[in-house]
Amino acid sequence: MKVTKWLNEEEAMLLGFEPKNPEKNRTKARYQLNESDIEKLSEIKIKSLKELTITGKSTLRDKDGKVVIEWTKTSKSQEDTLKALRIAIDTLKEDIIPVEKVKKPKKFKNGNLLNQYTLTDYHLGMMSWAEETGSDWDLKIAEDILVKFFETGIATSPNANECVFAQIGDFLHWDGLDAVTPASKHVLDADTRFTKLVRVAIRVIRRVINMLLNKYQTVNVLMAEGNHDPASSVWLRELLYSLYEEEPRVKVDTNPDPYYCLVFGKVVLFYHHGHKKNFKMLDNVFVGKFKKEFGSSEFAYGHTGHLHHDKIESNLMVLEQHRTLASKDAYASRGGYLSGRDSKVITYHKEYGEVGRNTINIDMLK
Ligand SMILES: [Mn+2]
Repeated sequence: MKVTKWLNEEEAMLLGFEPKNPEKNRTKARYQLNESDIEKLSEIKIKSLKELTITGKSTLRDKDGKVVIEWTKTSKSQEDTLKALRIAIDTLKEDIIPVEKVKKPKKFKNGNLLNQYTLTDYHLGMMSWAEETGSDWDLKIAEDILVKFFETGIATSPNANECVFAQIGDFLHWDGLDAVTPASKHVLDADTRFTKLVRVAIRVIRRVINMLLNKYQTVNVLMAEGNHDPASSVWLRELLYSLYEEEPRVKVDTNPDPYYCLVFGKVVLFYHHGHKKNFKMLDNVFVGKFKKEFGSSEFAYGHTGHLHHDKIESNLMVLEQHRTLASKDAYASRGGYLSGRDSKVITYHKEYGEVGRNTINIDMLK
Protein backbone atom coordinates (compact mmCIF):
# COMPACT_ATOMS: atom_id res chain seq x y z
CA MET A 1 0.00 0.00 0.00
CA LYS A 2 1.29 3.46 -0.86
CA VAL A 3 0.88 6.56 1.27
CA THR A 4 1.10 10.23 0.24
CA LYS A 5 3.82 12.19 2.10
CA TRP A 6 5.21 15.71 1.87
CA LEU A 7 8.96 15.75 1.29
CA ASN A 8 11.52 18.49 0.90
CA GLU A 9 14.03 18.22 -1.92
CA GLU A 10 16.76 16.68 0.24
CA GLU A 11 14.46 14.01 1.66
CA ALA A 12 13.12 13.17 -1.81
CA MET A 13 16.65 12.72 -3.16
CA LEU A 14 17.72 10.57 -0.18
CA LEU A 15 14.75 8.29 -0.89
CA GLY A 16 15.73 8.07 -4.56
CA PHE A 17 12.90 10.20 -6.03
CA GLU A 18 13.32 12.73 -8.80
CA PRO A 19 12.76 16.07 -6.88
CA LYS A 20 9.60 17.98 -7.89
CA ASN A 21 8.75 21.66 -7.45
CA PRO A 22 7.02 22.47 -4.13
CA GLU A 23 3.25 23.02 -4.22
CA LYS A 24 1.78 26.52 -3.99
CA ASN A 25 2.39 28.16 -0.56
CA ARG A 26 4.42 25.12 0.56
CA THR A 27 8.10 24.29 0.84
CA LYS A 28 7.43 20.65 -0.01
CA ALA A 29 6.00 18.44 -2.77
CA ARG A 30 3.87 15.28 -2.55
CA TYR A 31 5.26 11.78 -3.18
CA GLN A 32 3.83 8.27 -3.03
CA LEU A 33 5.79 6.21 -0.47
CA ASN A 34 5.73 2.48 0.18
CA GLU A 35 6.37 0.92 3.62
CA SER A 36 10.15 0.69 3.29
CA ASP A 37 10.31 4.33 2.07
CA ILE A 38 8.38 5.42 5.19
CA GLU A 39 10.77 3.54 7.48
CA LYS A 40 13.75 5.09 5.72
CA LEU A 41 12.14 8.55 5.99
CA SER A 42 11.78 8.37 9.78
CA GLU A 43 15.47 7.35 10.02
CA ILE A 44 16.40 10.39 7.88
CA LYS A 45 14.34 12.69 10.13
CA ILE A 46 15.80 11.35 13.38
CA LYS A 47 19.31 11.70 11.92
CA SER A 48 18.72 15.31 10.86
CA LEU A 49 17.31 16.17 14.31
CA LYS A 50 20.48 14.80 15.95
CA GLU A 51 22.77 16.58 13.50
CA LEU A 52 21.12 19.91 14.22
CA THR A 53 22.23 20.10 17.82
CA ILE A 54 25.97 19.60 17.34
CA THR A 55 28.17 22.38 15.97
CA GLY A 56 31.72 21.56 17.06
CA LYS A 57 34.27 20.92 19.76
CA SER A 58 35.95 23.29 22.24
CA THR A 59 39.09 22.68 24.22
CA LEU A 60 40.73 24.04 27.38
CA ARG A 61 44.54 23.93 27.34
CA ASP A 62 47.16 24.45 30.06
CA LYS A 63 50.01 26.94 29.71
CA ASP A 64 52.12 24.42 27.72
CA GLY A 65 49.33 24.02 25.21
CA LYS A 66 48.32 20.54 26.36
CA VAL A 67 44.61 19.73 26.24
CA VAL A 68 43.09 19.57 29.74
CA ILE A 69 39.38 19.26 28.86
CA GLU A 70 37.60 18.85 25.55
CA TRP A 71 33.86 19.24 25.20
CA THR A 72 31.22 19.30 22.49
CA LYS A 73 29.36 22.55 21.95
CA THR A 74 25.66 22.34 21.10
CA SER A 75 23.99 24.94 18.97
CA LYS A 76 21.12 27.04 20.28
CA SER A 77 20.67 29.52 17.46
CA GLN A 78 17.09 30.51 16.78
CA GLU A 79 17.34 29.25 13.22
CA ASP A 80 18.39 25.78 14.36
CA THR A 81 15.62 25.66 16.95
CA LEU A 82 13.08 26.66 14.31
CA LYS A 83 14.43 24.03 11.90
CA ALA A 84 14.19 21.36 14.61
CA LEU A 85 10.65 22.47 15.46
CA ARG A 86 9.63 22.33 11.82
CA ILE A 87 10.92 18.77 11.52
CA ALA A 88 9.11 17.85 14.75
CA ILE A 89 5.83 19.40 13.49
CA ASP A 90 6.17 17.58 10.16
CA THR A 91 6.73 14.29 11.96
CA LEU A 92 3.70 14.82 14.21
CA LYS A 93 1.50 15.75 11.25
CA GLU A 94 2.24 12.43 9.55
CA ASP A 95 -0.19 10.68 11.87
CA ILE A 96 -3.07 13.05 11.13
CA ILE A 97 -5.79 11.37 9.11
CA PRO A 98 -7.49 13.95 6.85
CA VAL A 99 -11.20 14.44 7.62
CA GLU A 100 -13.86 13.01 5.36
CA LYS A 101 -15.48 15.26 2.80
CA VAL A 102 -18.73 17.03 3.65
CA LYS A 103 -21.40 16.75 0.94
CA LYS A 104 -21.16 19.82 -1.27
CA PRO A 105 -24.12 22.18 -0.74
CA LYS A 106 -26.29 23.50 -3.53
CA LYS A 107 -24.64 26.30 -5.51
CA PHE A 108 -26.44 29.62 -5.19
CA LYS A 109 -27.21 31.50 -8.38
CA ASN A 110 -25.74 34.72 -7.06
CA GLY A 111 -22.00 34.02 -6.85
CA ASN A 112 -21.06 37.61 -6.14
CA LEU A 113 -21.12 37.53 -2.36
CA LEU A 114 -18.66 36.50 0.33
CA ASN A 115 -19.53 36.42 4.04
CA GLN A 116 -16.77 37.14 6.52
CA TYR A 117 -17.23 35.64 10.01
CA THR A 118 -15.10 38.00 12.05
CA LEU A 119 -13.72 36.63 15.27
CA THR A 120 -11.00 38.19 17.39
CA ASP A 121 -9.54 37.94 20.90
CA TYR A 122 -11.72 34.98 21.71
CA HIS A 123 -9.37 33.95 24.56
CA LEU A 124 -10.49 30.33 24.68
CA GLY A 125 -9.33 28.87 28.00
CA MET A 126 -9.54 32.17 29.88
CA MET A 127 -11.22 32.06 33.29
CA SER A 128 -13.34 35.00 34.35
CA TRP A 129 -15.51 35.23 37.47
CA ALA A 130 -18.74 37.23 37.08
CA GLU A 131 -18.64 38.58 40.61
CA GLU A 132 -15.32 40.22 39.84
CA THR A 133 -15.59 41.06 36.14
CA GLY A 134 -19.32 41.19 35.34
CA SER A 135 -19.54 37.95 33.34
CA ASP A 136 -18.34 34.37 33.59
CA TRP A 137 -16.02 32.84 30.99
CA ASP A 138 -14.51 29.37 30.89
CA LEU A 139 -13.82 26.65 28.34
CA LYS A 140 -17.35 25.32 28.33
CA ILE A 141 -19.05 28.73 28.01
CA ALA A 142 -16.62 29.73 25.27
CA GLU A 143 -17.21 26.54 23.28
CA ASP A 144 -21.01 26.90 23.51
CA ILE A 145 -21.02 30.59 22.59
CA LEU A 146 -18.76 30.01 19.60
CA VAL A 147 -21.02 27.32 18.16
CA LYS A 148 -24.09 29.52 18.77
CA PHE A 149 -22.41 32.48 17.08
CA PHE A 150 -21.80 30.45 13.94
CA GLU A 151 -25.29 28.90 14.02
CA THR A 152 -26.82 32.37 14.23
CA GLY A 153 -24.43 33.91 11.70
CA ILE A 154 -24.95 31.10 9.18
CA ALA A 155 -28.75 31.28 9.52
CA THR A 156 -29.00 35.07 9.25
CA SER A 157 -26.35 35.99 6.67
CA PRO A 158 -27.24 36.14 2.97
CA ASN A 159 -26.79 33.21 0.65
CA ALA A 160 -23.28 33.14 -0.76
CA ASN A 161 -20.95 30.57 -2.29
CA GLU A 162 -17.86 31.68 -0.42
CA CYS A 163 -17.00 32.64 3.16
CA VAL A 164 -14.01 33.44 5.28
CA PHE A 165 -13.60 32.26 8.85
CA ALA A 166 -11.51 35.25 9.88
CA GLN A 167 -9.98 34.46 13.27
CA ILE A 168 -7.80 37.54 13.82
CA GLY A 169 -5.67 36.35 16.72
CA ASP A 170 -5.65 35.52 20.44
CA PHE A 171 -7.99 32.60 19.87
CA LEU A 172 -6.16 30.76 22.65
CA HIS A 173 -5.66 32.58 25.94
CA TRP A 174 -2.28 31.02 26.65
CA ASP A 175 0.39 29.32 24.66
CA GLY A 176 2.12 26.46 26.46
CA LEU A 177 2.38 24.53 29.69
CA ASP A 178 2.69 27.71 31.76
CA ALA A 179 -0.38 29.97 31.71
CA VAL A 180 1.56 33.21 31.17
CA THR A 181 1.73 35.85 28.44
CA PRO A 182 4.44 34.74 25.97
CA ALA A 183 6.30 38.07 25.90
CA SER A 184 6.16 39.41 29.46
CA LYS A 185 5.38 36.20 31.39
CA HIS A 186 2.46 37.80 33.23
CA VAL A 187 0.43 35.13 35.02
CA LEU A 188 -2.98 34.59 33.35
CA ASP A 189 -6.33 33.39 34.70
CA ALA A 190 -6.62 30.00 33.04
CA ASP A 191 -9.18 27.22 32.81
CA THR A 192 -7.16 25.00 33.13
CA ARG A 193 -4.87 22.32 31.62
CA PHE A 194 -3.14 23.07 28.31
CA THR A 195 -3.94 19.66 26.79
CA LYS A 196 -7.63 20.24 27.51
CA LEU A 197 -7.46 23.68 25.91
CA VAL A 198 -5.81 22.27 22.77
CA ARG A 199 -8.40 19.49 22.56
CA VAL A 200 -11.35 21.88 22.86
CA ALA A 201 -9.78 24.32 20.37
CA ILE A 202 -9.38 21.62 17.72
CA ARG A 203 -12.85 20.15 18.38
CA VAL A 204 -14.71 23.45 18.15
CA ILE A 205 -12.87 24.71 15.07
CA ARG A 206 -13.49 21.44 13.23
CA ARG A 207 -17.17 21.68 14.14
CA VAL A 208 -17.40 25.26 12.90
CA ILE A 209 -15.63 24.47 9.61
CA ASN A 210 -18.03 21.58 9.13
CA MET A 211 -21.00 23.90 9.68
CA LEU A 212 -19.57 26.37 7.14
CA LEU A 213 -18.99 23.59 4.59
CA ASN A 214 -22.69 22.79 4.77
CA LYS A 215 -23.60 26.26 3.55
CA TYR A 216 -20.65 27.40 1.43
CA GLN A 217 -18.93 25.98 -1.63
CA THR A 218 -15.62 27.47 -0.49
CA VAL A 219 -14.48 28.11 3.08
CA ASN A 220 -11.37 30.26 3.56
CA VAL A 221 -9.78 29.75 6.97
CA LEU A 222 -7.56 32.31 8.65
CA MET A 223 -5.94 31.55 12.01
CA ALA A 224 -4.00 34.74 12.62
CA GLU A 225 -1.19 35.09 15.10
CA GLY A 226 -1.98 37.02 18.28
CA ASN A 227 0.18 38.15 21.18
CA HIS A 228 -1.35 35.44 23.40
CA ASP A 229 -0.88 32.57 20.93
CA PRO A 230 2.17 33.11 18.67
CA ALA A 231 3.13 29.41 18.81
CA SER A 232 -0.36 27.89 19.05
CA SER A 233 -1.52 29.80 15.98
CA VAL A 234 1.33 28.05 14.11
CA TRP A 235 0.13 24.55 14.98
CA LEU A 236 -3.50 25.57 14.40
CA ARG A 237 -2.74 26.69 10.84
CA GLU A 238 -0.55 23.71 10.02
CA LEU A 239 -2.89 21.19 11.64
CA LEU A 240 -5.93 22.53 9.77
CA TYR A 241 -3.98 22.58 6.50
CA SER A 242 -3.15 18.89 6.95
CA LEU A 243 -6.64 17.96 8.13
CA TYR A 244 -8.27 19.50 5.06
CA GLU A 245 -5.56 18.55 2.58
CA GLU A 246 -8.00 16.27 0.73
CA GLU A 247 -10.86 18.81 0.87
CA PRO A 248 -10.37 21.38 -1.90
CA ARG A 249 -13.33 23.42 -0.59
CA VAL A 250 -11.36 24.41 2.54
CA LYS A 251 -8.51 26.87 1.98
CA VAL A 252 -6.27 27.40 4.99
CA ASP A 253 -3.87 30.35 4.97
CA THR A 254 -0.48 29.06 6.18
CA ASN A 255 1.38 32.36 5.85
CA PRO A 256 3.82 32.56 8.80
CA ASP A 257 4.06 36.37 8.54
CA PRO A 258 1.34 37.93 10.77
CA TYR A 259 -0.18 39.99 7.90
CA TYR A 260 -2.75 38.23 5.76
CA CYS A 261 -4.58 38.99 2.52
CA LEU A 262 -7.58 37.60 0.65
CA VAL A 263 -8.80 38.75 -2.76
CA PHE A 264 -12.45 38.43 -3.78
CA GLY A 265 -13.31 40.05 -7.14
CA LYS A 266 -12.52 43.75 -6.83
CA VAL A 267 -12.34 43.46 -3.05
CA VAL A 268 -9.13 42.98 -1.10
CA LEU A 269 -9.29 42.04 2.58
CA PHE A 270 -6.36 42.43 4.95
CA TYR A 271 -5.92 41.02 8.45
CA HIS A 272 -3.48 41.58 11.31
CA HIS A 273 -4.07 41.04 15.03
CA GLY A 274 -2.85 44.52 15.92
CA HIS A 275 -0.07 43.51 18.32
CA LYS A 276 2.84 44.43 16.07
CA LYS A 277 1.87 47.62 14.34
CA ASN A 278 0.13 50.79 15.39
CA PHE A 279 -3.43 50.87 14.07
CA LYS A 280 -3.05 54.17 12.22
CA MET A 281 0.05 52.95 10.33
CA LEU A 282 -1.37 49.59 9.40
CA ASP A 283 -2.81 50.52 5.98
CA ASN A 284 0.70 51.41 4.86
CA VAL A 285 2.11 48.00 5.92
CA PHE A 286 -0.73 46.07 4.25
CA VAL A 287 -0.20 47.90 0.95
CA GLY A 288 3.59 47.55 1.20
CA LYS A 289 3.37 43.82 1.76
CA PHE A 290 0.61 43.11 -0.78
CA LYS A 291 1.29 45.64 -3.54
CA LYS A 292 -0.11 43.53 -6.39
CA GLU A 293 -3.31 42.54 -4.59
CA PHE A 294 -3.93 46.11 -3.48
CA GLY A 295 -3.04 47.50 -6.92
CA SER A 296 -5.61 45.43 -8.74
CA SER A 297 -8.39 46.03 -6.19
CA GLU A 298 -11.05 48.71 -5.99
CA PHE A 299 -12.23 48.18 -2.44
CA ALA A 300 -9.77 47.56 0.40
CA TYR A 301 -10.57 46.70 4.01
CA GLY A 302 -8.22 46.02 6.92
CA HIS A 303 -9.41 44.05 9.94
CA THR A 304 -7.73 43.93 13.34
CA GLY A 305 -8.48 43.13 16.96
CA HIS A 306 -6.35 43.46 20.10
CA LEU A 307 -7.91 46.85 20.86
CA HIS A 308 -11.58 47.29 20.14
CA HIS A 309 -12.74 50.79 19.48
CA ASP A 310 -11.44 52.37 16.28
CA LYS A 311 -12.64 52.54 12.71
CA ILE A 312 -10.98 54.90 10.26
CA GLU A 313 -10.95 55.49 6.55
CA SER A 314 -7.56 56.46 5.14
CA ASN A 315 -6.75 57.26 1.53
CA LEU A 316 -5.89 53.59 1.07
CA MET A 317 -8.58 51.60 2.86
CA VAL A 318 -11.15 51.27 5.60
CA LEU A 319 -9.48 50.01 8.78
CA GLU A 320 -11.44 48.53 11.64
CA GLN A 321 -10.69 47.23 15.13
CA HIS A 322 -13.25 44.57 16.01
CA ARG A 323 -14.95 43.86 19.29
CA THR A 324 -14.88 40.45 20.88
CA LEU A 325 -17.53 38.09 22.22
CA ALA A 326 -15.31 37.04 25.15
CA SER A 327 -15.76 38.27 28.72
CA LYS A 328 -13.15 40.51 30.21
CA ASP A 329 -10.59 38.85 32.43
CA ALA A 330 -9.79 40.40 35.82
CA TYR A 331 -6.82 42.26 34.27
CA ALA A 332 -9.02 43.96 31.64
CA SER A 333 -11.85 44.63 34.06
CA ARG A 334 -9.58 46.16 36.72
CA GLY A 335 -7.82 48.20 34.02
CA GLY A 336 -11.17 49.66 32.98
CA TYR A 337 -11.21 48.25 29.42
CA LEU A 338 -14.94 48.15 28.86
CA SER A 339 -15.69 47.80 25.14
CA GLY A 340 -18.98 46.11 24.18
CA ARG A 341 -19.22 42.46 23.23
CA ASP A 342 -20.27 41.47 19.73
CA SER A 343 -19.02 39.83 16.54
CA LYS A 344 -19.90 40.61 12.95
CA VAL A 345 -20.65 38.75 9.77
CA ILE A 346 -19.72 41.21 7.02
CA THR A 347 -20.91 40.67 3.44
CA TYR A 348 -18.76 41.73 0.49
CA HIS A 349 -19.85 41.96 -3.13
CA LYS A 350 -17.30 41.22 -5.87
CA GLU A 351 -18.15 44.47 -7.69
CA TYR A 352 -19.33 46.83 -4.94
CA GLY A 353 -17.31 46.10 -1.79
CA GLU A 354 -19.09 45.91 1.56
CA VAL A 355 -22.84 45.59 1.08
CA GLY A 356 -24.01 44.44 4.49
CA ARG A 357 -23.14 43.57 8.04
CA ASN A 358 -24.85 41.45 10.60
CA THR A 359 -23.90 42.36 14.18
CA ILE A 360 -24.42 39.55 16.65
CA ASN A 361 -24.46 40.74 20.24
CA ILE A 362 -23.44 38.46 23.12
CA ASP A 363 -26.93 38.68 24.65
CA MET A 364 -28.38 37.10 21.48
CA LEU A 365 -26.27 33.99 22.15
CA LYS A 366 -27.04 33.30 25.80
MN1 LIG B 1 -4.19 40.72 21.73
